[in-house]
Amino acid sequence: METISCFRLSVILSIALFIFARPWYTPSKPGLLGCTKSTPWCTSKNRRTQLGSVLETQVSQPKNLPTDTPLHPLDPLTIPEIKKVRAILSAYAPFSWTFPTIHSLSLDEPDKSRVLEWIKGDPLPPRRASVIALLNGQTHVLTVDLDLGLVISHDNNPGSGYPTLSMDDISVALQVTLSNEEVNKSIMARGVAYSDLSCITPSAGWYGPNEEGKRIIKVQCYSSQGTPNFYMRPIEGLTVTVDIDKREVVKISNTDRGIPVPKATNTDYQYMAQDKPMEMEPLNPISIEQPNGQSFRVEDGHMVKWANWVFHIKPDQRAGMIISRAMVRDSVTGELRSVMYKGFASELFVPYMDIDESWYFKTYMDAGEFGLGVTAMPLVHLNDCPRYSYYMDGLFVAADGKPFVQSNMICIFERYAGDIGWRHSELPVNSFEIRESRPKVTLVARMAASVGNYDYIFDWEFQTDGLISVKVGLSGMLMVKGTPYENVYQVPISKEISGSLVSENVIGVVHDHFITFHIDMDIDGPNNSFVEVNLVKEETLPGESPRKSYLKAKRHVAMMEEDARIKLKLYDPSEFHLVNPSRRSRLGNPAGYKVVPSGTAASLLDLNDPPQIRSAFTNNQIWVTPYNRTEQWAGGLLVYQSKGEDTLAVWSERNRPIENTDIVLWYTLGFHHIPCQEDFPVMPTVSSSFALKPVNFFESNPILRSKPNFKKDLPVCRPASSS
Ligand SMILES: *[C@@H]1O[C@H](CO)[C@@H](O)[C@H](O)[C@H]1NC(C)=O
Ligand SMILES: *[C@@H]1O[C@H](CO)[C@@H](O)[C@H](O)[C@H]1NC(C)=O
Ligand SMILES: *[C@@H]1O[C@H](CO)[C@@H](O)[C@H](O)[C@H]1NC(C)=O
Ligand SMILES: [Cu+2]
Repeated sequence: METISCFRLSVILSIALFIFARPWYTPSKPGLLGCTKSTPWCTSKNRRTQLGSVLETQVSQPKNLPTDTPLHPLDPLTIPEIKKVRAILSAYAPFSWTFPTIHSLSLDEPDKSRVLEWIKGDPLPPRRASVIALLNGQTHVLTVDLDLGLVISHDNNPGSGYPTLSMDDISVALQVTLSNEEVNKSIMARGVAYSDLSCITPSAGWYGPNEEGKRIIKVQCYSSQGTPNFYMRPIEGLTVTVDIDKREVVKISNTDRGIPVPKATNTDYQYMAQDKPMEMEPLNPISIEQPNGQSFRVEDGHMVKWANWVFHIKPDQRAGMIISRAMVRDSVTGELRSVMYKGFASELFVPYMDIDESWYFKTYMDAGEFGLGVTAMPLVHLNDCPRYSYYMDGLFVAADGKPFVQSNMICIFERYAGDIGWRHSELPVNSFEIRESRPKVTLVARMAASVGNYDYIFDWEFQTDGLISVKVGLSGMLMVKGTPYENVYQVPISKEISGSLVSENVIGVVHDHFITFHIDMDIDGPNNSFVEVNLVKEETLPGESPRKSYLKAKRHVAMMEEDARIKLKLYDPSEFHLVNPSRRSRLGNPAGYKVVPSGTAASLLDLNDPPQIRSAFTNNQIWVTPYNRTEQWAGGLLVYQSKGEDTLAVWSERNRPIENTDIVLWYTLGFHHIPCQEDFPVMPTVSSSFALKPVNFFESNPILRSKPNFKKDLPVCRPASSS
């Protein structure tokens, strides 16, 4: 009994399990708070009188109701399709005795050539599902053809790793731990009541042969007594290793028994729990207004059309959010031009820098081990996403092969943050005066994954000038370590702690975050080249110039994969261009995009450290590989406990030609995180982004003819105290 209630409190990840059954969150209808031009809007009286009239139809957004019919070759599997796959698998001979547990079941995307030649109205290419299942400890990777009703390919144990954990795996790990008598005793000895227990399930990484041949997971517990933020109250040093398939505890490590469980004081971060006044003068309500509704449309469930952009977007259980077929309209010819075939977060790597028994294994690969889509909870309307957002549900598959809905996991909205698109004004020294400026409005597709304690906010932002910005924000809770010390003065000089004291008895352990993106650019077609434009210092000859030195841009076209393994260098800088050599501008420049790096923290771990071998895709910030439809996941298809034999680094070692052919760019956003007190009890968001920026793609500034704001077009919203 106790165990059950304790589960509910504890398992952050397993919340996703219940979403299907209890969709507890529905956003309020955007139309309710709508505002017309020059109309007071802040009183509830006004809101009500406007409701139901023009406004609601004008502004309110239909939700993306999952349809039963896919309309685009890249559309995710529908509910009937998932059911059909399940039926096909049930009838499949190897599974006729026992249905396997499903760890991944999603669309097997058709070949790129089929997708590229498809136009709306054509029949869809054959619908196929890619399935990763486990049965008796064996991994099965299958392709199911829905039209034929057959399994058309079947691989057994194709790698050293295991598939992404299912929610059932996590429940099993917790159940096994909490029903273990020795664990019970150890927890009692720490003075934590069972009813106050909250446990998490860190992945085990891979640390040598004695961890092979079985799926293992770690379990660590916290006290949630007096706080929902149990993450700040670790029971330090108690780590249980569980064999998931055998459902047994294989090891209990119980060290650091003297370390107290940190207090609950000041750990609750919820608005309702704050009993002190705000630390500053409060801000007035703020929101942007779009009196004529938003400017984007979502067609056929997944096609987004906005300004000069068109793209396909879909939720994905592992990657979170996938953007495909991104195309931009040419500012001169009106032609819809291909920019990116597919972009998504391929893998994360989050190593913690503490080698204690309870910490060394914390070297997460969140996409492949846990999944970014399945951990993306419903977004919070008006706070995660502004008014006038469009919400999209994910349709995923549980361990039993049945579909479930991950509601409101993506939002799409237009952003106006008061920024400037372009401007110029003239000094009044000439006879004429110019004050010319354009507001910058962008389109954002957002998702936020809560992988246990951490929150990763993913934004794909599209600009009318052709730039795409890919941003990751980090928030949520630190993974902290208990310590006997209450302040830094108590730490003996001979002892070093593995991070910073962020509260009494709480260390925020130093760690890194690396998010590696798969960016399949197809600039005006699949055949592109990667060009490094290196800035080199040139020195003048004596007497040649009053100057001693200047910079020159030197272009090198990468011929092979090894030419495109890039480590960023501050004092030997380069730009990194992707160009289509056969598509030239009026002036003969190849149409291109450059990747603009940022978030440039690099992994400093030893290349032979097991976690770094598994996450060798972080050995460089940029890689370019030739397109290969099976090379999607930078850490490998089967990441859990993998030894790293299927990573981007291994693929790149083949050193294939990459010039003027279909290529994929990989970019890693990196963060070093040395925690500080402000990160307690919940971290203010830290973000970084990289951009994909047009370079000689357009003939000239593509937003020259964009419209300025005029006062008459804009709504005036003010408190209606006078009405
Ligand atoms: C833990 O141990 C205590 C004392 O032996 C016992 O009363 C309690 O039922 C146990 N709880 C569980 C969940 O095993
Ligand atoms: C595609 O990638 C897979 C996995 O890396 C590899 O086995 C296969 O040989 C590659 N195909 C080609 C044509 O390079
Ligand atoms: C792209 O290049 C390949 C050779 O790498 C060639 O076979 C193919 O025809 C080219 N495709 C296009 C669309 O130009
Ligand atoms: Cu961090």
